[in-house]
Amino acid sequence: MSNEDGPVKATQVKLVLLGEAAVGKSSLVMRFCSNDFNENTSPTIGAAFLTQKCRLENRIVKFEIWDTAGQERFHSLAPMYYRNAAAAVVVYDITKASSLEKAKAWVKELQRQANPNIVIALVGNKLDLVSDESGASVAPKSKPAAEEPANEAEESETDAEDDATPPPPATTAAAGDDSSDSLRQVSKEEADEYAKEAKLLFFEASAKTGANVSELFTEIAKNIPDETPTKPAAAQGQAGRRNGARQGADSGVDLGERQQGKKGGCC
Ligand SMILES: Nc1nc2c(ncn2[C@@H]2O[C@H](COP(=O)(O)OP(=O)(O)OP(=O)(O)O)[C@@H](O)[C@H]2O)c(=O)[nH]1
Ligand SMILES: [Mg+2]
Repeated sequence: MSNEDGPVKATQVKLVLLGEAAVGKSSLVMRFCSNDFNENTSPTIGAAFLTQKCRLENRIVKFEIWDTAGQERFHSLAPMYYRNAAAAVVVYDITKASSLEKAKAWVKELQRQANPNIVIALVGNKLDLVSDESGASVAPKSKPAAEEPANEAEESETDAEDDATPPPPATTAAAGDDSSDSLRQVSKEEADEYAKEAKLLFFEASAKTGANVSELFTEIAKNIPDETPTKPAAAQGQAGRRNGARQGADSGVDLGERQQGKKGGCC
């Protein structure tokens, strides 16, 4: 937090979450922004907007997060959210192979149509369902965090209908033995290899246990160039993905900063 040049300035970073319905996008955001998890989320309608700060050694990155709806009927809205985004988190569910295919389609679309320097992270969520490899063993459905689902400052409220894919039953994973990995449909190696080819950051994570969630956002933050008005985006970050995009609430919709100051930020 030391900064020789005076007060630490926050770099604003527009980040969009994309992925098939029910893979856990909103849950990852909820974990990141308020360190909470809800077993009974409602599908996002339209998109939700939240902010959260991430403190790095020498600067603060303020994420302006657009959590999009995964249902197919909302697909056409996505460009509105990824336009000018500096970062994207493309989520799939490691217990559902088809969701990786959908994630790949999102990556393609981003690489064709989003900011050319966008930092993209591929995230295989629901790691808790498959094994103890995350340090969080398969857990039976425990305490539904009965907080109000109002974590999201929704652009439009959530609702269940239509093509909402019901979440995979998180029931049988409690078998206790090491047979739990049978739920896994996407191997880490396969996804990792794809991520390398496509030049993506890659994490397996669990919104439920919190495994790798703050690491994910921290890594993204590190890959965002420090954009000061005086110097252009300089060489920074790790993976060769750079971004000089301007961010900020696009389209004038600013639904607040409800998550600021809550626990569970990335740093
Ligand atoms: N076991 C487990 N369940 C999860 C995890 N993340 C999300 N879920 C559950 O998966 C279901 C869908 O989660 P959401 O966060 O609403 O999924 P989404 O991707 O935002 O869905 P849409 O808004 O419809 O696109 C909910 O029942 C969550 O509780 C996780 O890491 N582990
Ligand atoms: Mg959602």
